Amino acid sequence: MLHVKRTLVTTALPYANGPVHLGHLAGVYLPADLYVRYKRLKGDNIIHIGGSDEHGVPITLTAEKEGISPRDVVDRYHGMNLDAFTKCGISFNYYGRTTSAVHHATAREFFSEIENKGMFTRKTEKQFFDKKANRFLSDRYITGTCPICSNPDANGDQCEQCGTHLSPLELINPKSKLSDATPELRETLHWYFPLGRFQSELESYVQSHDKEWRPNVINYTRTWLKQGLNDRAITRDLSWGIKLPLETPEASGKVLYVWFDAVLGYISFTKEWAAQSGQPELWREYWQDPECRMINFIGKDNVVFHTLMFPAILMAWNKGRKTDLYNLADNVPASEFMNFEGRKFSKSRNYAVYLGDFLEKFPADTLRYCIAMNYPENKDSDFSWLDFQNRTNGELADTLGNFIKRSIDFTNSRFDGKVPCECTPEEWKIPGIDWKETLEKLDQAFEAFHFREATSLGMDIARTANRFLTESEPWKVIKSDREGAAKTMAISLNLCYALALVLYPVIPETANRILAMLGVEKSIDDQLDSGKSCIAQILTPQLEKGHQLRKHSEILFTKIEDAELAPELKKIEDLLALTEEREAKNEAKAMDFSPLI
Ligand code: MET
Repeated sequence: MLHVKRTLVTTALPYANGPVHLGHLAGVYLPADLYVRYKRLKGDNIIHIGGSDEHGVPITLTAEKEGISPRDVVDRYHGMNLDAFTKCGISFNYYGRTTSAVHHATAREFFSEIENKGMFTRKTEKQFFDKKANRFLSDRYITGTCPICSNPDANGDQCEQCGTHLSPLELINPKSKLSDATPELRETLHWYFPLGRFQSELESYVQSHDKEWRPNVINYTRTWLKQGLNDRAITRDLSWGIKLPLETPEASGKVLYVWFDAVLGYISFTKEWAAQSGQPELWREYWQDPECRMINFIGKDNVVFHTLMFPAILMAWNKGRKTDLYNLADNVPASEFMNFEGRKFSKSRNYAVYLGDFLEKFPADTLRYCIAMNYPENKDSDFSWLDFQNRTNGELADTLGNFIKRSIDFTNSRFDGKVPCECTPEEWKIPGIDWKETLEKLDQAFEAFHFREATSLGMDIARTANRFLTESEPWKVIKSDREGAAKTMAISLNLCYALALVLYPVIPETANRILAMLGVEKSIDDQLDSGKSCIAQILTPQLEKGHQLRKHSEILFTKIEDAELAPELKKIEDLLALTEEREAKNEAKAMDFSPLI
């Protein structure tokens, strides 16, 4: 088993320009939470730091579209996303915002350090300027016809229709999204980060993690390294963002590029967490003590920012310093995508199920379980309503819920709600379950981020337990052999306890409810809060003879009826019809604008 002093887990900071959807949850936040909760269960020192990405063009574009200020946009969606994550049981130690004063100071400090070392280069380049709006236009503010597929609505950085990465200069008939004016090219000065200078250091860094990182992460990063790294502009002409810490005229009107500041958010938020915990210097133990392990959970679209850009920024800081050196990430488990009913989630097309909306209708644990079982680890996976219904009804309600309820109800009705006899270590060797092996397998699966496997292990135990109870038939046996039935119940009740532990990372609220129904005074969360390590409890039966259960059991999972899903299925049908209509229109438009016609 892997033992390190401390672990720092970070999760990609979602842009606070819209609600998070199930795709985000599946790729980043749930896997991170499963990992963090498992490590806590093991008694490890681990913190989970996340927050909102509140700068950049995605925010200003939403503000302009909705006719409100960027500040209003981020206030609205930061609150909404934090609320949805909390309801979903994502147990952040801290959820910050990149608009905070601490973060601005951290990002400016990094900029100054690198600037003072003379590492940035400055280059003047030609960029589109909107005369009507009197400002330079970032790539995303320009639209035009794609030179590859003739889509008339291509963005300045990418064509959504054919997926080609573009430069705005390549667009045919470019237009400003702000005023519809045809923009003109003007010269502007920008600061460039010398990514190329770190080529060989980054190669060694990636090489040293060759065995440990996922193939998708290694391959994608290597493709970039093979092409050779170029300097990257890390300033933008925008009014919303972090101002450069320079008073010179050429720095005026410029802000840091959002990706330069966003990755540093992980550091700022750890500082804020430490200050809030009353130990302002504690953050250093997570960033500057080489014995702390850092893991960045991200989606596959963010890989190079985390495997090349962020490490290079930290390397630039560390260069020539003797103190306050930063650690680099030990692992960057990037997920593949989880699709929704066979198609890609799309915020812009509104083809999504938003987390907050989902949790208004269905309990968090049913979602967490279903997504954990469909975790897109090595290839894209799919969320479908039918799969959600089948897993909830068949696995959670009929298997796990049914076993727990039958165990508690029968003990209440026939044994006065008390654990009727002892379950000896010998009897704890239930056919089909080897607890030591379970513990090892769970550890291997969680530590290697194999979340589907870890979750299946728990459900397999629930199946074995359910079968054990059914086949032991205590309701029949009790008529002739009260002691035999008592034995079955003592084992079953202890199995309920063990199942709560094994499945706690996936269904934490339910796990705590199981312990409450078993009459255990301290929930798993309470036990963990008091510094207890819990997972090894599965090696020995925890409930002693005579232990009193709570009088009433509850239904842990309510089955989902077809009628409840009907409106959801109808919504998809409508959305798909709309998408098809749009695509057909786009095709027609593309033909009108095609330079070939
Ligand atoms: N906001 C970025 C995104 O949503 C992630 C930033 S992680 C530092 O893609």
